[in-house]
Amino acid sequence: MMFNPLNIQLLNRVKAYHSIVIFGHTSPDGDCFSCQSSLKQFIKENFPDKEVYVTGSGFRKALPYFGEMDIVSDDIISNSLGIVVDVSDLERIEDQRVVNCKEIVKFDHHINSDREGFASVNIADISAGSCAEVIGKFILDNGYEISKDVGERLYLGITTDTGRFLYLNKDADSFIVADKILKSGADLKKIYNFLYESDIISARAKGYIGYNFMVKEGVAYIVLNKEVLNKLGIDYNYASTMVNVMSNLKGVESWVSFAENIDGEVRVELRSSHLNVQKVAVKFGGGGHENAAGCKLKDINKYIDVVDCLIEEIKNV
Ligand SMILES: [Mn+2]
Repeated sequence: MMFNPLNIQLLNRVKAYHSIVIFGHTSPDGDCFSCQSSLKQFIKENFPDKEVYVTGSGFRKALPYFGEMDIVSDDIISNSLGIVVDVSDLERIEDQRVVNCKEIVKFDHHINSDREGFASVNIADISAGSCAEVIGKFILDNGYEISKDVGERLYLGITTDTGRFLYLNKDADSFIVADKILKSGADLKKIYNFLYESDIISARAKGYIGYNFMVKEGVAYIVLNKEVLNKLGIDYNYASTMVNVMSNLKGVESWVSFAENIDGEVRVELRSSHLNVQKVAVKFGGGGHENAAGCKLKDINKYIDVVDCLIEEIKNV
């Protein structure tokens, strides 16, 4: 594991403030909440005099186990250090009051992180499979051990963002941090149980996607308009987590879901095993990673533009 001197710089910023608020991205996922919750736990354990808060909506499944989100007043925010996790741009931070913090620092693993330059220290490790891994390395680089409570929270992000160690870059750090987590006595079974517990509604929705997706020239896609989502009893964010129903199909290079919200805006999730889908997401104003990216459309009837753009990308490789 490479030592990163920015880790010490960032810890010094934490030490300098009495009050700290941790911010994540819109539609927070397991990794985002994992980073918020583990950092809060780490600070509480090692700097018990500090006030530390997590703001935003959190990751629903994990909240009963790792703690609810905090209600943070404007006053607190304007007197705090803001720590931003798992997001590259200011615009995608869920609680936009972040701009009122006294100072902002950031942990991330996305490409082109902090183009606006709002963070005084930005640790953006694009080789990391999860932002939780970046925070694990921050803890270790600063000479702390990962406790059981911090470890379980970190593992949530590592396992969800890497698809249980399926989507890894070339470095071995995910395993090194996971090794320390295991040695902390973390109960991984508990995490898997709440993550993979399924319900009847989601089984039926997955069945619908599996039965109705279309394939055009190597691109599998499902269009879920609001009427369909209403019938299935799920919202567009939840539907967007089901894109991998179409994964690993022979002859399919990329798979995409289009899910429409009540106001007609469409959340698009793009996946692939080799193709660079981030390039396509960026063309439509989104972003993400090479094999997992997202964007939005104003009109569900425009879905074919994204599909055609992916087909173009397949032809160009
Ligand atoms: Mn992430």
